[in-house]
Amino acid sequence: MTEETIFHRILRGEIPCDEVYSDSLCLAFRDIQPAAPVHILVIPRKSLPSLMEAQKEDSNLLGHLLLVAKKVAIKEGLSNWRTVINTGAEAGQTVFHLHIHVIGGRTLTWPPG
Ligand code: DGP
Repeated sequence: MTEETIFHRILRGEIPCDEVYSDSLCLAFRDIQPAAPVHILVIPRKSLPSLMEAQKEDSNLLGHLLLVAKKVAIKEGLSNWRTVINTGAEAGQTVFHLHIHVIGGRTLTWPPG
């Protein structure tokens, strides 16, 4: 049993989100605290606290999430973008439901802080 997070409530429709894509495996919606003009989160419907808990059986799901990240980036008109998965609090993870950030719409610097 994984901890309930705000993303579980978004998945159940209890909290509204600005949805950009949805299918049987995942949901994509705009980040409430955008770090760039385009900032979308792609989250699995399956409860996985972070990439750390992902297993071999999740291979297809993880690949699907990346392809959805590409799909939403293209839908937003991006040709350059960054995908980020924060894993663990010290890496900046604040919501413990696996999510891919899709960030773009401005020049992005490297390395991130
Ligand atoms: P991370 O720090 O990697 O765990 O990213 C979590 C992101 O989730 C953060 O950028 C803010 C976003 N977020 C948190 N709560 C909500 C919410 O209720 N709605 C939306 N749309 N985004 C949220």
